[in-house]
Amino acid sequence: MVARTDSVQRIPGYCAMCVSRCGSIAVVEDGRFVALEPDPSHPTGKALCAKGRAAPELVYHPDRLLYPLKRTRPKGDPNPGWERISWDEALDLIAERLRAIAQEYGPESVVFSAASPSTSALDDSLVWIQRLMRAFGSPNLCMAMELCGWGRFLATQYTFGAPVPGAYLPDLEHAGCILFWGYNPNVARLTHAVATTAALKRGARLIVVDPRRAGPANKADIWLRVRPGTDAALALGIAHVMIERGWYDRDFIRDWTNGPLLARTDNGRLLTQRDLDAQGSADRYVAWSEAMGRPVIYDPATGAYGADGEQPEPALTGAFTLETVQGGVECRPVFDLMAGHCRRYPPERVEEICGVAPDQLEATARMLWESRPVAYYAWSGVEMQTGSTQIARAIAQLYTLTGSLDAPGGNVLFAAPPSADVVGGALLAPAQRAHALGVAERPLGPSRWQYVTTDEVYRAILERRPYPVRGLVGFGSNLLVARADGRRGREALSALDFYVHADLFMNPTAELADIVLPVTTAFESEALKIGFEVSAEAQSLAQLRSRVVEPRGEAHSDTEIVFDLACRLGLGAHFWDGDIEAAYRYRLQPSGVSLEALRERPGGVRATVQTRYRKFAERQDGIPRGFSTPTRKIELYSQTMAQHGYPPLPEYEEPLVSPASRPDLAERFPLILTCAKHALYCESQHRGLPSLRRLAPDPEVELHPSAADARGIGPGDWVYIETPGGSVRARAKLNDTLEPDVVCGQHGWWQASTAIGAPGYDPFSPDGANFNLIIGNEAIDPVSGSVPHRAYLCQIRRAD
Ligand SMILES: Nc1nc2c(c(=O)[nH]1)N[C@H]1C(S)=C(S)[C@@H](COP(=O)(O)OP(=O)(O)OC[C@H]3O[C@@H](n4cnc5c(=O)[nH]c(N)nc54)[C@H](O)[C@@H]3O)O[C@H]1N2
Ligand SMILES: Nc1nc2c(c(=O)[nH]1)N[C@H]1C(S)=C(S)[C@@H](COP(=O)(O)OP(=O)(O)OC[C@H]3O[C@@H](n4cnc5c(=O)[nH]c(N)nc54)[C@H](O)[C@@H]3O)O[C@H]1N2
Ligand code: SF4
Ligand SMILES: [Mo]
Repeated sequence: MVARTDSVQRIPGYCAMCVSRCGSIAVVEDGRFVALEPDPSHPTGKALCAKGRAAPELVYHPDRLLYPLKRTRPKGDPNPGWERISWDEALDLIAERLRAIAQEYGPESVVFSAASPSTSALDDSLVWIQRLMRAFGSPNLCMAMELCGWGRFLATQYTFGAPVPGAYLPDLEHAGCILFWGYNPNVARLTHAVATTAALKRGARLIVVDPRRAGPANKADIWLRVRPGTDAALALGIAHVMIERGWYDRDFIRDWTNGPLLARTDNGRLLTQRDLDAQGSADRYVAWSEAMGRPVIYDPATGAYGADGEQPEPALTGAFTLETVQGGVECRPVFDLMAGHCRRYPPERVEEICGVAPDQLEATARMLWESRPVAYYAWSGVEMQTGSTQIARAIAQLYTLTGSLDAPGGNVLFAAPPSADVVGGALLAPAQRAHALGVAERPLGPSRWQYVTTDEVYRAILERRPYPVRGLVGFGSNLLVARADGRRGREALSALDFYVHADLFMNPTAELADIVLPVTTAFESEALKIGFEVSAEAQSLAQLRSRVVEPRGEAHSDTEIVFDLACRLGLGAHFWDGDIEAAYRYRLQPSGVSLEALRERPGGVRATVQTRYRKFAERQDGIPRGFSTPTRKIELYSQTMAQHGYPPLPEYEEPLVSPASRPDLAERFPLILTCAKHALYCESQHRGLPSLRRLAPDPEVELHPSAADARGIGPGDWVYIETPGGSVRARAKLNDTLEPDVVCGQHGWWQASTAIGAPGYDPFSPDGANFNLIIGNEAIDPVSGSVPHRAYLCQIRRAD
């Protein structure tokens, strides 16, 4: 209920500024939003961070965009000549220009971009933006998927057939052991930090893999200080110890992974029934039955080995020579190959590659086994890597050994209120899906799901390869600061025929738009959220977030913009003729929760849904559900990867820009450069908020005291970070938990906080502080196109 005492209102809702979506109470006095407080009755409401508490400063910031603006002077002119226009004029103009581009070049030549929902309130509207893009006919959404969602949501689908750990989240409440890999929830997701503290209190174990002793690493039972980007070798090395010691769930591996399937040692492919018999199926595989002493057929359609009633007990180890139509071929079970693969990473070699000591490797393997169930999360530290795909698969393989997937205390798909899918998958014809940028070069990468990389977008604009991109529709996002190679980005965005950008602020990227649209903050707009993700309780909650205050100026929400634009584009039929409430009702229909019920209870409605565990073992018509992979099992070995020329078993690949892989560069750039998010700011945002900027006025780079000493650098000194791509400035911060040759920067600095006299920074100048200006797009992950923001080479030099 909205509680009123005189002129003070306390409005339940949630902070939408980052992925945490903390349950909150907005305090409104005399119509003015004055404070945001935690709402302990909300499943994500135990605490708020400083950013959430600064929400009123965001809402009332003097630099907020308040009216639609039209550029009147050419791009490249230092004065864009912004002119205020009406919403009608803006929307008509946008629709006309987008239609014209689609007519001349095809709808794929219009790219949509969006800020990540992890770092903004885009979570409110992303499903509608995706629906609009698909209804329009474009397969191209540029949204940092290659930098921040690939490993969690997509790469691990090649192992599990599902997004683990992105959607199968760690069940921190019941975990015996928590594994955080390149993830710092203290900064990134407050709800996970709170749940981790509670888990530690009740005795759960914690293992953290991070080059810095940051956040939870300070409380961890084991902190593994990995050399940036070498994480796959570490995962393979831990798996090796577990396998050698017998510390793995043998039954789980045999029953639920493709570990028993035989692989041919002559060509590395899985042995099929057709190899044994020319009339046999190429879609059935072969295992060796220990009980029967002969090969048995595995049929993915039924998930069963051998004939009905047989108990073949497929072997996980050994070498077997089978008579095939091509003659005798030696074969080994996939698990045996995997074990052999891991054997190439004995503790001494792991120490050499990763800088992690053998006793720590042993202790980690033991803890993962003895303290299971294991719940894990891996994020940015392992996403922005040239080996991001192999790292994600190697961690997934290690995790599989614990047998904790979808078990209580493991990684679990918490049940959400059922809702209608509205992202419009069916609106985009398969032929059009095949047009996504990057599909040809990286068919298994993000563009398979219509997420395209920034580099691909820049290339299509500037080189018209594989086809010209001429239009961009941006909902937030700050490509020129938040992505690599901002100079090329500037050139590309300047070369577009038409660019419309919707945002809270005029950021350096929006400055290149033809039309800029003002959006509301989450506190000025209603939104529907179904499921708060982090626990069974949180995921069962649906909430209609109320508007806290009226929109400033003429700001509209992203959702309103999408629905209005859809109607102008003649796509109203797919958008309930612009009626957002009707769309919400449609979305909610399967849940049994009505919009009226949500309106009545602004704190949200909990649906009675039951989280089910080990769903893979549930049987339908006698057939176990299994996993959504080609073999219906967890794919330790991926035939899909093999067919596309990638390693079928996860492998360690040295980072492409490292002292070992680029000794030519390492002479001039001897330090390994990584970076991390800022606790007080989201990505390239929030530097303008005085209460936050006062606490962290300057961009910083962390380096080891010995590296600083060697360069005559003291704490707080301004330094240049130099890479082969250029240089930027930051203040030195000494951190003795780093390896002496590792340094850690911050990205996202451009905005000033005029109220307290804190400066802004030129995003294209070597005297600026745009970290990503000095990261290149040339060395990338071959499967996903991920960019090495987290493992690069640099030199640090005093600035004066
Ligand atoms: N306060 C705040 N919260 C945020 C955001 C923000 O900008 N600020 N951004 C949101 C978004 S978009 C995202 S994607 C999430 C990300 O959330 P996280 O992934 O937790 O983000 P980081 O803290 O940058 O990275 C986690 C850790 O990775 C470590 N790391 C760096 N290099 C490596 C490496 O090579 N290997 C390993 N294992 N670790 C490495 C860093 O030292 C860091 O401590 O946070 C979201 N929440
Ligand atoms: N070096 C380095 N680079 C990185 C990262 C890193 O850790 N290190 N992280 C990467 C990751 S994980 C990500 S997700 C990307 C983030 O990159 P982006 O997704 O581009 O996010 P931001 O830089 O935060 O820019 C968000 C923009 O959206 C606007 N905005 C905020 N809320 C809303 C809203 O509700 N609606 C609209 N329309 N606009 C809004 C903000 O004002 C801002 O201008 O950066 C990536 N780049
Ligand atoms: S962690 Fe902070 S910014 Fe993120 S949702 Fe919670 S209060 Fe808001
Ligand atoms: Mo992100």
